[in-house]
Amino acid sequence: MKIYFCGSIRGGREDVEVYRKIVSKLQNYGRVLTEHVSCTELTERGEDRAAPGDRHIHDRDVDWLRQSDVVVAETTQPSLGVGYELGRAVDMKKKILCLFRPSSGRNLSAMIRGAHDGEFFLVRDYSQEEVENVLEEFFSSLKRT
Ligand code: 6IA
Repeated sequence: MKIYFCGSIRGGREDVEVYRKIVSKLQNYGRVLTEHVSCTELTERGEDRAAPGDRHIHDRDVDWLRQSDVVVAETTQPSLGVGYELGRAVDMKKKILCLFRPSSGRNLSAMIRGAHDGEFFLVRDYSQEEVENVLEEFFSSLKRT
């Protein structure tokens, strides 16, 4: 199982510890193609000097998205890139799980929450203590389909 994980980079790295925990749990279910998103050394500015150009990042990520079996996104920290990836993933008819923490005090975009269809696109409010169960529920539901 190839898993594409989405999390904010240039949108802000405040939730990187949350991404790290999610990615380590996702690794129990398959190969996470985008492990770098959870890398604590990757900052919203700092990576730019060493990183490949934006065109390369975009094309490589879209290619990984195409190869992936499922997409899991942490959407609490708003990110244009994550929104873009989700839109492309819908178009590719991927199975998508969007995770959102209401405890942040934020209000998830209507374009994400409103995309919930209970089948291909799932939006799940959660707290950090619940993440393990939420992922287990999602991946076992995939086995049943
Ligand atoms: O707009 P944002 O930067 O917040 O978008 C974040 C999303 O876009 C993530 O889910 C990533 O999949 C993707 N993304 C954005 N920047 C990069 C990136 N930068 N590398 C890979 N994916 C990215 C350089 C990283 C460096 C380790 C080479």
